[in-house]
Amino acid sequence: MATYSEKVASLTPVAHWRLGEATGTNAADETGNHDGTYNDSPLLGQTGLLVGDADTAANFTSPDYVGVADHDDFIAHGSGDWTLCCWFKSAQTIDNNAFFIGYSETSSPGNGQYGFGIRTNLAPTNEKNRVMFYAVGDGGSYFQFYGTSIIAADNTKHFAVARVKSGVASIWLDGVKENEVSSSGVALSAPAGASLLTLAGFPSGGGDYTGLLDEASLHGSAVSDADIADLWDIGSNGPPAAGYIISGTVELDGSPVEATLRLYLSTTGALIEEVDSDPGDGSYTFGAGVVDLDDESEYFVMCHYGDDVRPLAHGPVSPVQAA
Ligand SMILES: [Ca+2]
Repeated sequence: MATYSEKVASLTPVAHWRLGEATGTNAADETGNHDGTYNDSPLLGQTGLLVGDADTAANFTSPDYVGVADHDDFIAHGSGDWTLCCWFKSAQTIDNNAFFIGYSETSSPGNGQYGFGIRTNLAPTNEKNRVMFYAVGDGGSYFQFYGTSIIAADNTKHFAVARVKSGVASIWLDGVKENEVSSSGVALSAPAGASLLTLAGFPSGGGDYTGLLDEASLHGSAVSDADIADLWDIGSNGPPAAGYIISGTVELDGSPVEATLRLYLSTTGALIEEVDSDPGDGSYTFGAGVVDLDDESEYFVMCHYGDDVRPLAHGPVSPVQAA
């Protein structure tokens, strides 16, 4: 079982801002390396966008944003892989590019900048109100492209990912890849001047995002297709169920024995899964990823040893006397 936060941690992010603070100006990075600062008082403690996760989100209205002090690992350096992820619920109505995550020099953005957000309403119809991803590399080389779904200002929840993997840049929305372009020839170097990473805004100003933003993460690697799907699944359905766990050793006259443990659904008596108790192994998990134990009375476990059948309680039951 992994929560969203644990799943992101398993992907070794450069930074993961949960945006779950209730008060204050510090926007904590789960890695402990890149805490940011809330500027201009976004509304904190708003209902988060992850299902089954009490961690909250922040609601931004121009000119609110989060600023994160520059660091060498905010840029991939060269044409290496990297990924940006976030959840959002847009109320964007202004005629302005609106960035979830931006990185550039604060005075005059040039080489070594990138932006990930929503394209302005004033853009051509095949661009406007779509997820946008761009990066500017050495010598002014760049890529800039858009997703396919219209992001309406209707407070619909979305999960967006921008990824560079093996020379291909892609945009994902709600777990599905919407578009991709070649990023070969776009080699990134650190900006020349003082730089900043921003959430819900852009370092040089403008680009303010309006709406809820949640769980922004930056990875110095390509998050795999499967992991993007997992993040979407965990965030939109809740963490996978832990399963039903029995701990204890099945014993006969003080000696561990191999019995068969069967998990049933209480309402119908249907067998969900069975496992053999391996003598010496004191913990058994049934139905991991399937069984939701919000209500343990929905399930029961029987221990079968020869002709002997008896119920087992959920939790630690050591030792279990088989017969
Ligand atoms: Ca959060």
